[in-house]
Amino acid sequence: MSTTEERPMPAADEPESPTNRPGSMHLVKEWLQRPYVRRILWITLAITAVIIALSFVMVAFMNQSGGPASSIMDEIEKTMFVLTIACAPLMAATLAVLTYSWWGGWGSVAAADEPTSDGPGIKTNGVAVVTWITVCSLLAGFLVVWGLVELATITSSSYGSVPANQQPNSVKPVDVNVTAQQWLWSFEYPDSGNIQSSVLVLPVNVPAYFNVTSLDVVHSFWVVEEGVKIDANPGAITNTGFTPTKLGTFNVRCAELCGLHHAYMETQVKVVTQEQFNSWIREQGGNKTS
Ligand SMILES: [Cu+2]
Repeated sequence: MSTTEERPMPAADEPESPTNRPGSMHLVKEWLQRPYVRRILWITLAITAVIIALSFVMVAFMNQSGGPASSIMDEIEKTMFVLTIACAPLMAATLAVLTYSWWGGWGSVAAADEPTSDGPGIKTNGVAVVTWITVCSLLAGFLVVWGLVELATITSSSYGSVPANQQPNSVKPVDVNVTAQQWLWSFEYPDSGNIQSSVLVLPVNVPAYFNVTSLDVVHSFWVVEEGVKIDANPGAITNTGFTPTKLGTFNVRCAELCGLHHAYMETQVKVVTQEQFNSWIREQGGNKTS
């Protein structure tokens, strides 16, 4: 910063010149002293606190209503939470100015205090410019790095491009052929005598690998609480997978508008123990799975 940083504002009747122009830091300090700036900063702090509190409430709500049922959904929820917290101050600052304007805050600035001319341009204020660029770059950089790391983690957990027989798991995955059609789902277990089911049944803590296709239009295979969604295209097979980590019954839905009864194109995924899974396979007339 220049040596003129701490030079005070020139007197009202003193003409401004390069030698008595107030420094960047002095202008920022003067700006922070203004009553409306202080009020907006306090409102920003309050709204930030509310957003952070609501984020915790939202996570508790999601955990109560099924919660993350796989490591993939766990990562997705964590990402939503961290990104909300990281962006909370920025959203709060925008809402604070809006709130202040809405409540008529500007009307409280006394006519006598109203400036008669424009202040110095912010583009010449080194402190403001450097602070703005640094904060924005750090935030954007954090979001990009977090996003890329999470994307890699989720992709490797979803076996998106690795066929079941080439996966580096010690446990052999349960292979399931998923067929979508207007407006229902059917599941076939090729490793267990090709038994068919309208409900997806999976053993807990065993990787599941899906070969997804459609008989008619484009659908989307969405296993809600497991955090997995992939298009079901006619004439093609798409792959995805997950390892269910929670026992229970969860939702399978279509996530691609596919016609009149799209909203009702849903079924369930039942995550059971390996023993329950084996006996279910036998009940369906299939041979025992691994
Ligand atoms: Cu559909």
